[in-house]
Amino acid sequence: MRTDRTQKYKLGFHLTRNNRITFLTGAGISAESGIATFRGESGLWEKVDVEKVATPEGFAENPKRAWEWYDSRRTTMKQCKPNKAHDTIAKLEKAGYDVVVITQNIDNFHRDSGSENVIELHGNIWYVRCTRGCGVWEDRTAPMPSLPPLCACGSIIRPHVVWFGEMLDESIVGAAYQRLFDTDLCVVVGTSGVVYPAAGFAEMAKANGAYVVEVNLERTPISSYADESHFGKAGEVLPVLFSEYIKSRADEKNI
Ligand code: BJW
Repeated sequence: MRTDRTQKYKLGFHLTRNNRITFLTGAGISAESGIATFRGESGLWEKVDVEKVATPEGFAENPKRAWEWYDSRRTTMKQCKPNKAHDTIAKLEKAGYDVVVITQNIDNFHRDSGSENVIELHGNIWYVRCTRGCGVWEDRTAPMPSLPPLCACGSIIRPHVVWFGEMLDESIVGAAYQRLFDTDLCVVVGTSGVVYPAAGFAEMAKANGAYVVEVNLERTPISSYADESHFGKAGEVLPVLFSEYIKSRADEKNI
C-alpha cells in the first residue's frame, strides 16, 4: 500500500532486530548542515557550469578553475557539521541494527556522525589523487596552499570524486549492488533521483523485495514506486521515523 504523508511522519514498516536497513542518501541530507544541493533554484548548477567543473574534460581544460570550485566547497564543508538526519542514521547503527549507508555525497558527514558502514559512490572531497597514478591520499587542507596542487612527481592532483562521464569504482558499485539485493528496508533521503547509476538503486532494491521509503522536500521519480514518501526536511523527518526504534533497542542493550 502506498501512502503519502505530509503532516505526521510514521514508518509504515515494522522494524525488527534482524532487518537489514539501507539508506540511499543524496545532497538533500546535508542541506540542513549548510551544504548547497546541486539542482533546484539555489542549487550549485545554477551558479557554475557543470561541464567546466564536474567533468574530466572541464578539469583537463582548466584544472585551476575546477580546483577553485572544489577548494571553496572544502572550505565551506570544513565549517559545517552533520545534522540530525545523519545522527539518526548513525544512532540506528549504534543501537545494533544492521545499517548500511550508500551515499552520493562526498562531504564525509555520515562517517563524521559515527556511521561505520558507509559506501561512498562518488568519492570523498577529503581525498585527492595524482592524475598520473601515484596514488590516492587523504588531505584535509582547506584552503589548498596553491591551485592546482601538484604531486611530488610534478603532475596535477585532482579531487578523488566521480565526475559526469566517469566510471564509478567497480568494487564500490559491486558492494552497493550486493547490499541492494539483500535489504529489507530501503530509505532514500534527499536525492533528486536523476543521476545514474544511483538513481536506479531504490528500484533495484524494491525489485528484490525491499520496502522503499522516500524522504524529500518534494516528489521525485522515486515517489512513483516508493511504498511511502514523507515530504519534509530530512533532519525533521528521520528522527521521528526512527526514534522509537532507536530507543527501544538502546534500552534493550542496557538490560
Ligand atoms: C531535501 C532537503 C532536505 C533538499 N531534506 N530533502 C543512464 C541513463 C542516463 C544517463 C546515464 C545513465 N548512466 C550514466 C549516465 C550519465 C550520467 C547521468 O546520470 N546523467 C544524468 C544526469 C542524465 N552518469 C554518469 O556520468 C556517472 N557515470 C557513469 O555512470 O559511468 C558510466 C557511463 C558514463 C557515461 C555514459 C553512460 C555510462 C557518474 C555520475 C557522477 C555524478 N557526479 C556528481 C559530482 C560528484 C562530485 C561533487 O560533489 O562535486 O555527483 S554530480 C552531482 O549529482 C553529485 C551528486 O552526488 C549527484 C546527485 O545529486 P543529488 O544528491 O541527487 O542532489 P540534487 O541536488 O540533485 O537533489 C537534492 C534533493 O534533495 C532534491 O530532490 C531536494 O528536493 C532534496 N532536498 N533539501 C530532504 N532538507
